[in-house]
Amino acid sequence: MNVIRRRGWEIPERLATPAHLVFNRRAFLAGGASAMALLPRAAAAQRVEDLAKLADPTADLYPAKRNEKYVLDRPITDEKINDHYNNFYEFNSSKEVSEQAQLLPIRPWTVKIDGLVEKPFEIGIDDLIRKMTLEERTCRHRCVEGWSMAIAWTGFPLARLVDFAKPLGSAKFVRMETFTNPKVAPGERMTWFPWPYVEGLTMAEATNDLAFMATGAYGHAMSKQHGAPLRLAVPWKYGFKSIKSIVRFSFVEQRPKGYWEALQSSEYGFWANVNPAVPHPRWSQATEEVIGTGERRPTLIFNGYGDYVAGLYKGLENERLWA
Ligand SMILES: Nc1nc2c(c(=O)[nH]1)N[C@H]1C(S)=C(S)[C@@H](COP(=O)(O)O)O[C@H]1N2
Ligand SMILES: [Mo]
Repeated sequence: MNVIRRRGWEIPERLATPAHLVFNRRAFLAGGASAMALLPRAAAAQRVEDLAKLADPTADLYPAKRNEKYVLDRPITDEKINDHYNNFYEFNSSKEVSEQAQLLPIRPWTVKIDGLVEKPFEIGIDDLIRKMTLEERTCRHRCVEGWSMAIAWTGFPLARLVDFAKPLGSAKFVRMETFTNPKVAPGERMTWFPWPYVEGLTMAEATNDLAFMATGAYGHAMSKQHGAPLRLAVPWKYGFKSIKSIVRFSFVEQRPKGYWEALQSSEYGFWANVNPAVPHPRWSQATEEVIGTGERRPTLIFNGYGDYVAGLYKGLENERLWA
């Protein structure tokens, strides 16, 4: 006898609920919790992630048109891999933060603009995003730890936000700050870390076309573990410069001290431009592991973006540009 045995997750097509019914927000709130109780933990966490992307108030803006100017020399990292291999110290210091990060509330989310601007103001994230024109960009991402990925971000140039903020001529740097919410972010309860996470760019870097504010990835609103609802992507710098879940942009005269610089200034500095010829004090930067492929590739100077950004560093040869 030939019995076809179906495993639990192989439900027949005709029994599967059409996506537009499952992903209705109200239905999710009413029935989602009990439905999820039936799923194993990892599957439930995955479902929370999938539903969150679709329930985002800006979900209608995705996918955005791709900006073809930025082409990759390698395939985009599989989304499942990218969503489950992250650095987000507010949650924990392992690469497995995706489940914990789902607890971060991302609405309401207010972005504060202050410092050397015509007039400081606050704006809700949805208003801000809808004032910008979203585009998709493929980018390489090189972590200082020696691994890399390639991502299709959606967002807008940071230069657009700078315009919108109306900085004064005296502003020399943009300082960015991540949320503070130790109730949901256990890492922030570890008071020996210099919270909140801070990063900064010069005005010239911030207004360079490559400096990107990402609000989405892979054609939908961004996963929380990637730094929703607003994160920086500066692909010519080591990954730690690309600050996540930003709540504040301050225009300042003094060079801001970043989180990693505050933690260990002998190893991490302000500029942090990718350079394979300058090793980290504890390891080589010559090559990188391309996550998800098993491949190790030579690292490129400015992570391959020298044509766009090398000119920003003329006359700064005495600075520690590559830390
Ligand atoms: N707020 C905040 N931003 C952060 C970090 C962090 O721990 N907290 N980690 C940084 C580091 S080291 C890297 S490599 C990237 C990782 O981004 P990803 O998880 O989306 O790949 O985020 C950067 N931005
Ligand atoms: Mo990193």
